[in-house]
This record gives sequence, structure tokens and C-alpha cells, in this order.
Amino acid sequence: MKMDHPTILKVKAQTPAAAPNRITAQELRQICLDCGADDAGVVLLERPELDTERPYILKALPSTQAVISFVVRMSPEAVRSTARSVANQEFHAATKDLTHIARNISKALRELGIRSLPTAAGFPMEMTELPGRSWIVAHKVVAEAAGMGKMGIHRNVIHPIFGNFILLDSVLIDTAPTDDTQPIDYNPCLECKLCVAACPVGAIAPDGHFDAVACLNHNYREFFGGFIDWVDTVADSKNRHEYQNKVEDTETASLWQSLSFGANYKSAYCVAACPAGEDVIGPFLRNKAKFIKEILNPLQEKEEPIYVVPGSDADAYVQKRFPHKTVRHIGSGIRPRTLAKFLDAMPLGFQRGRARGLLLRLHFTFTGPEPGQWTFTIANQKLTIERSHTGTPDLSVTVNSRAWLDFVSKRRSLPNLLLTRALRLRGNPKHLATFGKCFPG
Ligand code: B12
Ligand code: SF4
Repeated sequence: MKMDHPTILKVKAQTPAAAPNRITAQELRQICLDCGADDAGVVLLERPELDTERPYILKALPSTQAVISFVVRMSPEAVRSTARSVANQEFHAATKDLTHIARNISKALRELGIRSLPTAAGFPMEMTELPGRSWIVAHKVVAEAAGMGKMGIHRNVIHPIFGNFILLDSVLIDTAPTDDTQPIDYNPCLECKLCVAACPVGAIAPDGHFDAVACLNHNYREFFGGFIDWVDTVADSKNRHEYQNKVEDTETASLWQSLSFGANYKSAYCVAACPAGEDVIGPFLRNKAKFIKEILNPLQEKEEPIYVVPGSDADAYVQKRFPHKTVRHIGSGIRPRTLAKFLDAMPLGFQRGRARGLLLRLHFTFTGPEPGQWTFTIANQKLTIERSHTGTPDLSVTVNSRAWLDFVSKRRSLPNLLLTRALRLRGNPKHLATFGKCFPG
């Protein structure tokens, strides 16, 4: 390297700038508000609330010292509209605002000598990580730590004033402020359970259990997994008539709209129904019955397609709770390509409704590219995964890990695996079918 390069000479000739005075949390907040945020806080990276996020944050910006969390308000009226095109417009506009504001915060900080990384509010994400963690920073975790609100029973952050009509973003900064902001000391969630009643696929249980895959399959029908499944449907159709028997013209048009103008969410009814937050709660407090009639019931009564994997808890739920909605059976489009990703995704795909009354222990011995011994136990509607063989199994399965992934992604059938001896069973084979029913799709 030439040390007499013009850039090196110029930079060396500059007198180093005096170290900037350390910025306060209040000054950082004001920068965010000036850039268009509706509220903001900051959390030092060393805080324990960021333990789960720290490795990902440092991978994204190794010099990170603190994380700014900021929020943008959405219009409750738009999000509550039964016309989902209106709600989607609001979600997309707010997401664009977040991106724009994050860039402006970053620019303002650069002028103060602070380096920063604005992270994506939602998409784009790291699709190579699917079906695992494809996002860089979990904004909800940072937002809670920064005092922007708390997650309600529906797992969205509820701001004490704006309610859950907010979207979140985070900016990583390489300078530790003199102080930081703290979590609020109560949860704005009223536990009214209107979100439970609104969700068309039963993703939110009254006890706080959240079926992320049910939400993903329906609400995100026109996003990544749903899109993969749609491509499969096109590829598997012999001609346009067969395709039209599987996909209505309105669904094809909706997909075109998603590809052209931004992917459409199918529900977000949990957000729509939420009455919490000082600025939002008025109508609910004045007349609960009227609120339910005007906000919740129209969403529940709406006739619309609901996307569920056959045999899932969501499939049973929608048929029982919302018989006037049209059940559309789909594939999840999620196909892990490594055993490690498959194992990570198992708890997400586990359907506790299907596991009611089951007591089952399976030993798996994987051979081939990802060898290992695992125990899967289903008891009390819970799945436990252990990285060795424990207890006495009801069934022992020995299988090549590559062949197993081909089987779960429907590339190879069970008889094929048994005939080629890629899979061997010791014990009653019906236990494998019973186990599989807890992971439909
Ligand atoms: C993954 C994700 C989802 C997943 C999982 C939802 C969830 N509860 O985590 C799905 C696809 C289901 C989803 C749905 C929605 N999301 Co979302 N989502 C995210 C994302 C990318 C990360 C979420 C996260 O922090 N997870 C970690 C922990 C903190 O969340 P958790 O609830 O404790 O744990 C669950 C997940 O981790 C999940 N999980 C773990 N690994 C994986 C892998 C995959 C592939 C999936 C699907 C889930 C999953 O399993 C856990 C238990 O259910 C963030 C954007 C971001 N970068 O932060 C937006 C975000 C959380 N989503 C948001 C919104 C608005 C929605 C929707 C309303 C979309 C819509 N417009 O219709 C729905 C609401 C569903 C609901 N009731 O939660 C907002 C929430 C705003 C707020 N006020 O809190 C965020 C923050 C985006 C943003 N920039 O504002 N989302
Ligand atoms: S976004 Fe829709 S599908 Fe997902 S939890 Fe909320 S209401 Fe249910």
C-alpha cells in the first residue's frame, strides 16, 4: 500500500476533532422526534434485557454501544377498517416512514460524530436464514427495554398512550449516552381478550400461548412461505383449469397486487381490536358493547378466505368458531434444508391442540451428514426436545438426516424410505404417524 496516496496524506494532515461531549438520552430522543418519530428511548447495550439480541446486534455493527428504539403511530381507524386494502396501506405507509426516519436519525447523528446503523423495520429480511431468525434486531425487545410500552397478550407492544397502533424500529449507535431510558412500570394491556376473539385462526390463546405458524400461514399468505406454496401450486397444475380449481381468480389478483404494491396482510385483527392506550381507550370505556359491535363484530362477521394447513389447530378452530368464513387448505411453504433448522423450527410447528391427551416418547438416531441422537417427548400438550437418548421410548427411529429432510418436505414418501432402508423403526410404527399429526404441514 502506498502511504503517499492523496487520501492518506489529506486525512493525516487533518487535526483530530475534539472528542464530542457525551450525548444524553434526552438529546437523542429529541433528535428522533425532530426526524419525525412519535416517541423514542435508548438502551445501553450492556443492559440484561438485551442479552438475547446482543450477539446479533454486534454482528450487525461490532462497535455498537447503545440502541435507540423509536415508534411511529398508525391510524386506528385505518387499521380497524374491514377493507384490508385500507389497513395495508396504513401498515405500508408507516413502515416507509420508519425507514425514512431511521435514515434521517442516522444522518443527524453522523453530523455529531456518532456512527450508527439503521436496521430494517420489517422487510427486507435475511431470507437465507428461513425458517429461523431472519430479522437483525427484535424491535419489541428493544422497545420494551427503552420504555416504549409492553407486549400485550397478543404479543404486540402496546404504547401507554398510542396503544398498539404503532410500528417499531431500532438504530444501533457506536457511542454510549450518559444515561438511558427505563421500561414502563405497568403493562398497558387490559387483558380484555378482544384480540383472542378477533383472530380468525385462533393464534392467540387466552393463556398467552401464541401459535406463530398459524398467524404466518394466514396473515402472511402472500409473503415468503405462502409465495413458495403458490409457486408449488402453479408448478403442480397440469393446465390453467386445474390451477383455477385450486386458486380463485381473486386470489391470483390479490397476489399480483402484493407483488406490485407491497405484500398484503390478511388480518392483523388482533391489533385492530385492541382498545388499550390512553389516546385510544375512550370509546371502549364509554360503551364496551358498542365498541364490540362496531369494531370487533364486523371483523368476525367478514366473509373471507382463511388460510390454514389441513389438520392444524387453526383448521379445527376456524371451522368451529367462524363457519361463515371459507377455509382454504394450503401448504406452509416452509422447508428446512438442514436438520439443525428443522429442529429449531419444531417448537414453532408443534400443535398443542393435536397433542391433547398424548404421552409419547420417540428416540431418533440421525445418520448421514448431520448425525446425532435426540429424544422428543410429548406430554401435557408440551413438546420437549433433548440432545441425547433419555428414558424408555415408545418408538426408536434410525434415519439418514438428508432422507428425513426429503421426507418432511414431501420429496420422498415413508414407504420409499422404509424400502430403501434409509429409515428403520423399532417399536409400533403407528407412533410415528401420531407424532407427525402434531406437526401438520
Ligand atoms: C417474526 C415476526 C413476526 C412473526 C412472529 C410474531 C411474533 N409474535 O413474534 C409473525 C409472522 C407471526 C408476525 C406477525 C405479525 N407481526 Co410481526 N414481526 C416479526 C419480527 C420480524 C420479529 C419478531 C420478534 O421480535 N420475535 C422475537 C420475540 C421477541 O417475539 P416473541 O413474540 O416473544 O416470540 C415469538 C417469535 O420469536 C416466534 N418465532 C421465533 N422464531 C421464528 C421464526 C419464524 C419464521 C416465525 C414466523 C416466528 C418465529 O416464536 C415466538 C413465540 O411465538 C418483527 C420485526 C423485528 N425485526 O423485530 C415484526 C413485528 C413484531 N411485527 C409486527 C406486526 C405489526 C405484526 C402483525 C400485526 C403484522 C400485520 N401487519 O398484520 C402480525 C401480528 C401477530 C402477533 N399477534 O404477534 C410489529 C409489531 C409492532 C408492535 N406494536 O409490537 C413488528 C415489531 C414490526 C415493526 N417494525 O413494527 N410477525
Ligand atoms: S395478525 Fe391475524 S392471524 Fe396473526 S395473530 Fe393477529 S389476528 Fe391472528
